Amino acid sequence: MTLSRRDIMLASGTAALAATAGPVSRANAADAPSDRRFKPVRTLNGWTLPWCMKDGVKEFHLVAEEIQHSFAPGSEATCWGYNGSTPGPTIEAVEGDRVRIFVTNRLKEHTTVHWHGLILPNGMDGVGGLNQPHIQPGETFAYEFTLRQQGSHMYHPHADEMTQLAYGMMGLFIIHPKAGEAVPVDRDYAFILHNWALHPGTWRPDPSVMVNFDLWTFNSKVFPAIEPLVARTGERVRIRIGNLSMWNHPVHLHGVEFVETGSDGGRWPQSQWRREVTSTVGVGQMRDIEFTAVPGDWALHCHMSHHTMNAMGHEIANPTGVDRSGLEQQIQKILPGYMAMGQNGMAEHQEHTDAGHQGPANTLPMMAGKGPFGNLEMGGMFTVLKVRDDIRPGDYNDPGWYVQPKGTVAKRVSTDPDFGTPHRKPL
Ligand SMILES: [Cu+2]
Repeated sequence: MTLSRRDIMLASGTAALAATAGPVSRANAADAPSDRRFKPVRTLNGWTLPWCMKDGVKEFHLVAEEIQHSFAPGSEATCWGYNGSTPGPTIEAVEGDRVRIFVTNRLKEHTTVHWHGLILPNGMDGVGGLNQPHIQPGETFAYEFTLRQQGSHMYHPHADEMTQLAYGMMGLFIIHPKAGEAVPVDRDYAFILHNWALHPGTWRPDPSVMVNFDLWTFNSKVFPAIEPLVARTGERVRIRIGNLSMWNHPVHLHGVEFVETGSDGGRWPQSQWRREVTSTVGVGQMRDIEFTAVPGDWALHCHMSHHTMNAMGHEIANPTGVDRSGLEQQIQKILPGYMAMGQNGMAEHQEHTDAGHQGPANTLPMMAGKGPFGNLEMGGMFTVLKVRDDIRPGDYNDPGWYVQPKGTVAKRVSTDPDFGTPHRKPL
């Protein structure tokens, strides 16, 4: 035996607690059995899988199962995951380690686990029907192999993949280099990008959708439920980003030029590091970015603007510029509470929902979030990197909003639309 069922229940209970406990995730690497050979990653809103040593082999135990998941307060769903969460817990080990991973299937259909990007014996690659028999409901399979590489990797089913991925079955598999890292990092964040067709008013993702998704997530959470990334000024920060969604995601970080330093192919030689401000993480890829933290509250988000929204209608008539005076009152006669929206743009959407305008049950408003200066009008794949001078090493608590030095905030200089003499393109 490795972990008892009780251990897994405890671990997943802790993860559930973390999911509702706000910005501080209590079940992260710090709580796992420590391995002094590396600095653990911090799985955003997630946790690290405990392990034990058995005859020189590092043993883990994954349980594929149905779970209740919260994307953010007000959006709950029946999903599938591992050990009580989606994504499943992060597996961490060191290049050269031999690992044994038990996979127990508590789903009602068969599954397998594919170790995405890992160099391993063919029979351990996890493609059901090709490399191994499927793991039937109730069965436990053991995967065992030696880690031949380092880098950021993932795991996911390779059985009824469309459905099982759509329901959230995925996780991170981080392999630290045996020889350590020539350029060490102080904070090491990791998350997986995903999309979900949780249609308004429903409680289970729809696996048949290919394009028009409702929720876009970092580690199965949407803004404003995604934890902030916290760092101290001057610290070197790495963010490992994987993508098991149905879209490519250009992930953009404000405030710095970061360097792309690695991928599924491990941490690249420094000669290959490249300065960027946006890193497109293709489907099935991982990208590592690194930077030196500078003080401020810096947005970190996918640059596909629909991917920073929550649920929305896709097939509506375009209301912008349409004079709808009187329409609201007319429609309210047959649809009490109706509010016209969008004549001058969509920003008023958040004002409406903040004022109590209800959408369908179990459905988040398209835009959400309050900042120190007003509405953030964001959802989905958006969070904030919070860098302060006085954060203690290893402290991941949300420090609140940044207070900019006096005189360094953009400010109003006029309320006259005809202000100044701006150059305009000649007719
Ligand atoms: Cu995106």
